[in-house]
Parts: sequence; structure tokens; C-alpha cells
Amino acid sequence: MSKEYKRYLITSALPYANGPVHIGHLAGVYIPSDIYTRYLRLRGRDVIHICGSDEHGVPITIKAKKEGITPQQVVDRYHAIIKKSFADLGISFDIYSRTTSPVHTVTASEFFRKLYDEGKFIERTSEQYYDEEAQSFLADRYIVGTCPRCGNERAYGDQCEACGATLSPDELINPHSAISGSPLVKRETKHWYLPLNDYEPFLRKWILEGHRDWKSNVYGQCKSWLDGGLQPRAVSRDLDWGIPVPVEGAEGKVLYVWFDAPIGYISATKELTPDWEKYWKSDDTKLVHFIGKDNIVFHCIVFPSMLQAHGGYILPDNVPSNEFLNLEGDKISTSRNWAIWLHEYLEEFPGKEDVLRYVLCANAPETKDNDFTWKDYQARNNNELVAVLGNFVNRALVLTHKYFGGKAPACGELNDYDRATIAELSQIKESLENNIEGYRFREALKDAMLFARIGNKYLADTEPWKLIKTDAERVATILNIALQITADIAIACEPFMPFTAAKILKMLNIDHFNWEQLGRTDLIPAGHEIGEAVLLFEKIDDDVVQRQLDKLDAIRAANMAAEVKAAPQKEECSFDDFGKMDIRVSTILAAEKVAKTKKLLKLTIDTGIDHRTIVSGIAEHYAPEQLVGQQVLVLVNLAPKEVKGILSQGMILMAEDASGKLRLLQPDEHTNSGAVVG
Ligand code: B3M
Ligand code: ZN
Repeated sequence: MSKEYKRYLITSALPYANGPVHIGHLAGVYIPSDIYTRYLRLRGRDVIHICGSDEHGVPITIKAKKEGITPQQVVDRYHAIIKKSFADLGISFDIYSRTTSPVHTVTASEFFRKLYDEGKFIERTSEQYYDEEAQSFLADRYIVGTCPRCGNERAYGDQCEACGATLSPDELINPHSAISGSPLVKRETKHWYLPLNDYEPFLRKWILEGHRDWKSNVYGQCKSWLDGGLQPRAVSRDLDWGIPVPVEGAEGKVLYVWFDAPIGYISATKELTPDWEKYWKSDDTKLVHFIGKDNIVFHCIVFPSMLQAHGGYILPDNVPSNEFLNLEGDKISTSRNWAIWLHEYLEEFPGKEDVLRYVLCANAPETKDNDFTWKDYQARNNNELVAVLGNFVNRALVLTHKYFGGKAPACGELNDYDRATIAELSQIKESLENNIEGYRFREALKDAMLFARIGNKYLADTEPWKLIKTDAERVATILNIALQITADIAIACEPFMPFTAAKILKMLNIDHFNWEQLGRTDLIPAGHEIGEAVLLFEKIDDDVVQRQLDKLDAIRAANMAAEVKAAPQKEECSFDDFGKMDIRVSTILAAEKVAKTKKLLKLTIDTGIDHRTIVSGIAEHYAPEQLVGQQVLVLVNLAPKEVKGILSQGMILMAEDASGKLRLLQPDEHTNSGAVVG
């Protein structure tokens, strides 16, 4: 029997305020946490959901330097974008705070100071790289040099993005400052370390013995960290952006971002309620951290050790971390703009908040990395939301208006099929609750959708639109049951699709239901007047998907162009050499594939001098019909050559772009064929 809790404290990982939120964040963290929190609220539990922007750390200072603005300006911009986009998607935090808030600065400083005063830190002086020109110690990301593995000259002090190697600054060849470009010197600097190794026995007992119930991906990562042996971890940095270390003689040093950020959960709770200690310090509170897998060590090893060192705080009951979501087969990447940004999605797809929530839940990377594709988004919208959920609710309401003037008809004599359907509906609730309580939201969503699937089948099987001519009483019973199922859908889908639930309640002309009513079929009384029926979802056509895929193609090409180095210049040629080439603007009059070849097109060209045939290897890049009428540049005095039995007289000049696609070279306006290119 699981322990009864008086209250629930739910936290969602604090997103870095150095960029917007994307679908990977949503699938990994924020949609699961919102489903769980909404469900608890529906069940009448005392629950608070805490989040906010993580505004310190090197990524933010790098973004600031890149844009020539201050770190505060960076976090102000993205804090606002992130906060609004979460709210617009219906992610229902009780507070969305930020770690540059005054309350957080005090809370984090006091937390550090208590551990410091009680001798919980190790003080260590070590040699770090120092930039004499910038007069500052450099974080690893600010140190660049040649990667010892692959020779990439722009490798960072912590990682080489070319070959993916994890590095330390000492491994770099010719390390120098990414800020001033100057070579680096080593200087002594003092930092404070949390001796995680001292907490190993406690962590082994608490996690490896006490939490075998945790998801295997989380439990497994904790076990490998513990089996690998924990080391003291620095909790301060030489940076000018962050919470100053509250110790005399610590000028120029700030709290390490992963020390201060988790304390952000506590400070945000303080901002939310004066009863914050009831949530953080009572054993009858259930604390659940929702995070992505790259944050497991901080939420299961580091932060619990900090809380243990401080004393008086509860520890998380669960940390149901998801894996990663990919996009169209590639890893989502902020730096390569390979993402679907939430604020852009909301602008481009107004009214489709729940479609995104639905697809990202149905496809969530709960146990392994998963992939988001626009085709799947379209298919789930059209085949599940439109064709099942939307279709059923629309029929139940439209037919009630059509046959009974918009008033719920009384339920008459039930037959076996009615009874079997009602029985099936009453069995869903338990599985739905178990799956949500077990953080299995994909399975839970399938349970919630069962109401609509059963309803859809019930109407399809009973065909009230046929019966109405002969047995209106039977139709009354059928539509009464259909309306009860519609009410069940409004309850069941609220945690997953809150906007849809609200629309259904409005159409039913009902203020709200409570969770305990789920699965019953006595929710809409006979005679109850329903509201106007509106469509819940609309089909998404291929051209909408194609537009998104084209956008991603352009991003992919831009990334490849950025990664591809231009071929080195050829050997020098004289002006006379160039003068021998006779290049003319020409027009393609006709184009056809060369039989039995994949790459060749036979083109009829008007060179302005004559009409001639040229065979060109562009069939994989252009369809014949795309070329007719196009103007191109042709080297007309190239020696003729027979290709596949066709005499080819000249060459069309093309450029191969970063993605390997051949591009036509054309005059910027229509020009007479024969114009000389010089
Ligand atoms: N800012 C999120 C990340 O690593 C990180 C979470 C902090 S939660 C205290 O992307
Ligand atoms: Zn490398």
C-alpha cells in the first residue's frame, strides 16, 4: 500500500534562460509534470507546482558576449518568452519564478553560508587558467584550443564539438582565451567543494535500497554514479555572473550554477506561500522532481546531498526522468536551431495547443529516446483527435440538438450492448489512475482516449441516425449514454488536453465535474440543456506539414553550409586563359530524361548563336519540366562529346551547395540568349 501523503510538492526543471523552450523540453519534462499536477488537483489533493528560469551559468554569459548585451538582458528576454509560452500551452505552474530574484539570492546565500559555517565544505586552492588581458579566470567553455583527438582548432576546454570528445583544459593543444584570444597563464584560485563521497553511504541506502521503484533509466544512472565512486564537487566558480559567494575574501567568485539552481525550487516556494516549510520540511509531503535525463545526477545525487548536509529538508519520493526527444531523426540542438520552438509553434498553430500536448505525450521518450516527425503529428491529429475524439463528441452533441432540441433525452430501457458498454466505461478509471500515479503518461493517455474510442464505436454500432425514423425512444437512450460518455471525456482528458476539456464542458453547459465521477454514466441529467456544438479539432493537410518540413530542410542546409568548408582555390590562371572560355546566357527549350540512366537529362538549348543539344548530369536535382524556359549559363565552346550516343555540345554551369544539391546559375533578370558572360 503506498504511503498516504497530506500534500504534494511538484518541481519541474528550471529551463536555462539563454533561449526559448522547445518540444524536447516539453516532452521530457513539462507536459508530464503538468499532467501529473492537473490530475492531483482534479483529485482534490493539496498540490503546488514549482518552476522558474535558471538564469545563471556560463551559457548565459556566452550568449551575452555573442550579442554584445548584458547577461541580465539575456535572461530578461528569455524569461519573458519562456514564461508566456508555458502559460499559453496551459502548463499550469503555481509559480514560475527566476533565479535572479532577490528571494533566491538570499535563500541560496543562506543555504551556502550554513554549510560553510558548519564546515560541510572542503576548501581547495588549485591552479586554473587565467586570461591576463581580460583579467579573469576562465570557465572551461571560455578556453579554446586544438583538440588532441581530431585536430579541431576550435575545441572547448570541456568538449570538442567536432568529434564529441569530453576534454579538460589541460588536454587542449595551445589553449587560449575565447574572450581575448590571448594565450593563458595558470594562477592559483580557491574554491569550495561539497564532498559528495561523504554522502555515498546515505545515497546508497536511500536510492539503491530505498528506491528500487524508480524508473530503470534513473535508478541505473544513479547506480553507475555510485559504483564509479563520488568525488568532491566544486560549488563555486570564478565568474562575474551569478550569486556572490557569501564569504569574506571571495570577491569575483559566485555559486556554481548547479548549486544555486536547485535551491531555486525552495526560494520559489517561499515566494508562493508563507507555508513553504510545510511543503519542504514535513515527512507527509510527497516531493517529485520532473527533469530530463541529463539532470539526473544533480537531482538524485548532488541536490539530495546538499539537502542532507543542510538538514531539515525532505528528499524526493521520485524523480521520473524521461529520455530525449529527437526531431525528424536528428538530435534537437539549440545551437544548430534544430528544434520546434514552443513560442513559434503557438504563433503558427493558434488553437492547436492540445494537438501538441497530445502528440508529445503519446510519443514521449519515457523509457528510450524517441522521434518527433511532422507526419506523425499530422497522422495523430487526423486519425485520433479528429476521427475519434472530435468525431464522437460532435455527433453526440449535434444529434442531441437535431433530434431533441438540445436537451439531454431521458435514458430508457437498456439492452445488453448498452450494459456491456457502460460496464467497460466503468473499468477505465482504475487503470488511468495507476498509470498516472506510476508516471506512465503514454499508457494513461491511451486509457483516457478509450472513452472516446468506446463512444465512437457505440454510435457506429447503434446508428441512431437510422433508428430515428422508427424508434425515437431507443435513440433517446443511445444519445443519453453518448452524452454521459462525452462528460467522462471532459474529466479524463483534462490533465492531458485542458483546452479541449474546457470546450467540452462549455458545449455540455456544465461548470465542472470532479474526478470521482469519472466512468459513471449518470453525469448529465435528462432535460439538461446543452450548449452549441463546435468542432474540437480540424484536419491538418499535407501542405501544412510540407511547409514545416521545408523550413527544417532550410535549417539543415544552413547548418551544413556553416559546417562545410569551401574547397580551396584552384591554381592561378591568366586572363588570357579565362578569355578562351566563351560563356553565354542561354535558354532551355526542352528537357527529357536519357533512357537507362539515373543522372542524365538531354536538353535542347537556345544559345543565342544556335539551338543545340547538351547532356547534363542533373536529373537527380531537377525534373525535366522544372527546366523548360529557364535561363542558364553555358560554356558554348567546350569541345563536343558523345554521351550515351548523344552528341553533347557545351556545358551548363552549376553550383553544388552544402547539402550536395546542384543549383542553376542565372542572370538576375531575363536576358537575351547569347549574351556574353565576362
Ligand atoms: N537549467 C536545465 C538544463 O540542464 C537546468 C535545470 C536546472 S533545475 C534546478 O537544461
Ligand atoms: Zn575533437
